[in-house]
Amino acid sequence: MSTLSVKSHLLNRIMCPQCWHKFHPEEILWVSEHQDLFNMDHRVPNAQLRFLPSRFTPQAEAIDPRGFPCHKLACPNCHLEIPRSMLELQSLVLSVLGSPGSGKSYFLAAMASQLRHILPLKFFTTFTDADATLNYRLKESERHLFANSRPDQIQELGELITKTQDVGDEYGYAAVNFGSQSVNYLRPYAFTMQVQESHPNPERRGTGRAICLYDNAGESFLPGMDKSASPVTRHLAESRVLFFVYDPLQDSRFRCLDEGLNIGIVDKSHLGSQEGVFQEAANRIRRFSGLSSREKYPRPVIVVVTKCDRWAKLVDPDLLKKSAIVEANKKLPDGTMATLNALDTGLVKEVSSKTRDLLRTTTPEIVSAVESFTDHACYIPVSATGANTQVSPTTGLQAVKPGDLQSFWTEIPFIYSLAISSSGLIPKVSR
Ligand SMILES: Nc1nc2c(ncn2[C@@H]2O[C@H](COP(=O)(O)OP(=O)(O)OP(=O)(O)O)[C@@H](O)[C@H]2O)c(=O)[nH]1
Ligand SMILES: [Mg+2]
Ligand SMILES: [Zn+2]
Repeated sequence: MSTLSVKSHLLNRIMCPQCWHKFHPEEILWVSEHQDLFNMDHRVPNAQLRFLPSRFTPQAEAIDPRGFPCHKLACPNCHLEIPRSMLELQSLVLSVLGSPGSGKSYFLAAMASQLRHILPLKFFTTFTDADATLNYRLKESERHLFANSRPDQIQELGELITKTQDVGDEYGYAAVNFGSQSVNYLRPYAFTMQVQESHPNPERRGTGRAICLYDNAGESFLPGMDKSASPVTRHLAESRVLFFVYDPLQDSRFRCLDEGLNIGIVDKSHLGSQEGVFQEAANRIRRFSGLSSREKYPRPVIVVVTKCDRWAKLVDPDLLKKSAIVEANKKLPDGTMATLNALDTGLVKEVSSKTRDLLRTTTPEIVSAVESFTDHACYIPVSATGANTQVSPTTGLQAVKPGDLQSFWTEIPFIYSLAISSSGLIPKVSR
């Protein structure tokens, strides 16, 4: 049965993940299918006409003005497509922010690949693309890293995932016309996350979230780079959790801790400080959401401390061997006990506290920038690549055989965000 025919399943208010317009389900537009209606939309160039339907098929799909049944939906304000799961499931927006080259795209690709695998296997929950076109860039990145056609050939990391563009990428951005004003929106990565019917706890079955994640170019977080004509970081204000991707290797004081940390590193310090990027994002959040400078941000900020394959030993020599997902005995609503996987929040907090101590002694501005903004900070080390990278003898840059890539803890920031929320989707224990 079509999603829209089951009225009782629809949310009362829907939010567009591109322009942030909030609207009722009956306002949603449909995307026409007949080719005569191509390039007829006044908002989106080179696209099918969007329309408010008056006729439907027996399957409750709208019929376009030329009599063709339609399947896709669009926002009544910006006319960009909206995945269907966003009409049914409560949405969860997660923003990823960080300087150019800090590792955002690597982290997101490794995180998505891990979640697709771990959520069904360990948490009876599916994690699937809500829309293949929206997730195209991410899927390509995942493929280059974890399903590379030349797994045994040494390749430079910078070639496996290239720099994110701040304009022009047809999959990453969409231009929309409001009269004579053209506005460039950042497109999200969208996932549907849903608890399977096999979950031991019947109260959890069928619950889920529509997840939206954003991968900006680091340049978009530099001062002056978010404009009305290009509101590419407005997701920050809608986000439930901020992932601040911080690369300690970009700071020469951190690299002084160990001689090996300088190898294969391209110095990006000319691009501005990373705490400056955080402060600019914090200012935008205050501006977009009307939070005064005296108030603290009420939501969690997870400092995703990247590239820990290089420096984890400074926190704990055994860190890369530790698992934060453990088996735990949980009581079900009918009183019986079941062995379920859970996040060991005790371990995450211990590692967070040690990582914070390391940063406080080497790059204290980061800790003070984050903690003057929120009381809910957590520092999670991650590695998208694992420890098998090497330095290319020809270029001096980091390289790897893709078959040797093995990420570490890239799924933990997401799983931790759910475990500490009230969603009940991820159980937690503290050992
Ligand atoms: N050792 C190591 N290097 C990494 C890791 N993740 C990323 N890198 C390196 O950091 C570089 C930049 O990573 P990206 O993910 O492209 O950075 P980004 O934050 O998306 O950068 P922009 O798109 O420019 O904003 C990569 O080319 C890799 O060389 C990691 O987990 N370990
Ligand atoms: Mg990027
Ligand atoms: Zn919209």
